[in-house]
Amino acid sequence: MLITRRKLLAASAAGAAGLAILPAFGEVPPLKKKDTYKVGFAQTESNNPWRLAQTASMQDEAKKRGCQLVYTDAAGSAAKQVADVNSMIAQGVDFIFLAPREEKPLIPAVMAAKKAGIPVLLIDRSVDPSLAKAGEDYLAFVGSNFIEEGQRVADWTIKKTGGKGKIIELEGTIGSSPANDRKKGFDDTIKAKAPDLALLASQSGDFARDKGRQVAETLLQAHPDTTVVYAHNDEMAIGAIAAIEAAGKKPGGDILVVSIDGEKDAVQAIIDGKMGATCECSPRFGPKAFEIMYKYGSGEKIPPVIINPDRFFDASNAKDMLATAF
Ligand code: GYE
Repeated sequence: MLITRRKLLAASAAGAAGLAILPAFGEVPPLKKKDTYKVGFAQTESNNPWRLAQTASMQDEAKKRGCQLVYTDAAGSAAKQVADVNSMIAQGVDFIFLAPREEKPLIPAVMAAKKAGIPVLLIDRSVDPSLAKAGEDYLAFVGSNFIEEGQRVADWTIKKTGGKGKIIELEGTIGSSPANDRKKGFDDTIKAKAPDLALLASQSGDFARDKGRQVAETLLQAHPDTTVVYAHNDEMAIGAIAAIEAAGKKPGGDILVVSIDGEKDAVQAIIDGKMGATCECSPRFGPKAFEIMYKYGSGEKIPPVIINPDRFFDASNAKDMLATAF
């Protein structure tokens, strides 16, 4: 079934009919000013250091602020994440922090919270902007600029290779905003600036280390002339390093590996000469996410998109940065 924005809005308007406490059509539900809130955090999965660091950051900040946290882990299933948000709504949370696993399947969760009068802040990933709008269906998006991350890695790769080589790309979770945007940012930049850098193949490794290793193994067999691996996150890059070594080649020598996130293992791989560079994508959302909620509760206007600044790690700074990586 095709979900259209109009159908969803019509459904939520029908549900809201006659209930005066619900927000006017098209507006983000309000948040009453309180000292502490009961909040939900709907996590996507917990299978990598990035997710674990993000969860820890949210839990720490909830504790610091004295907020009651309803935490759920969708274990890699968008359908479970929708059910998790519905359960938070049933538990009467004041506010929901949602890290939507994929852009389209989480739309019903965003709309259900809106219909129930609960404001939602999207953290780290976004939803399809043609189906739900920041500042209207949900409060705002806070996270990195994924297109820019892809562009920065592409620019570094062009410089490092002199604009020549053969690339295989390991994509993140299909249908997720970081996978869509990191692909666009990187591919468009390479196409525009380095016609002699060819993209041989591009396939999803679901942002996971072992899946990344398996996909890299298959792609390296099909394309033994590969000179660059671009992975949408460090976990897949580290999986790819194992695949390159298993193929009897030298990561950082025969094949340049570049990626995104800035996790400790990747910064260490740069120090060890096995990886070229990684663009940071900070998972430490707690302080900013809660600050936004409290500001909203005090009646402040929240901009629809709030971008986290990202650092960039390569051999020039990896040693100094290692201690600050997650
Ligand atoms: O890069 C990846 C994680 O959504 C920005 O998700 C996040 C990404 C991050 O699984 O490691």
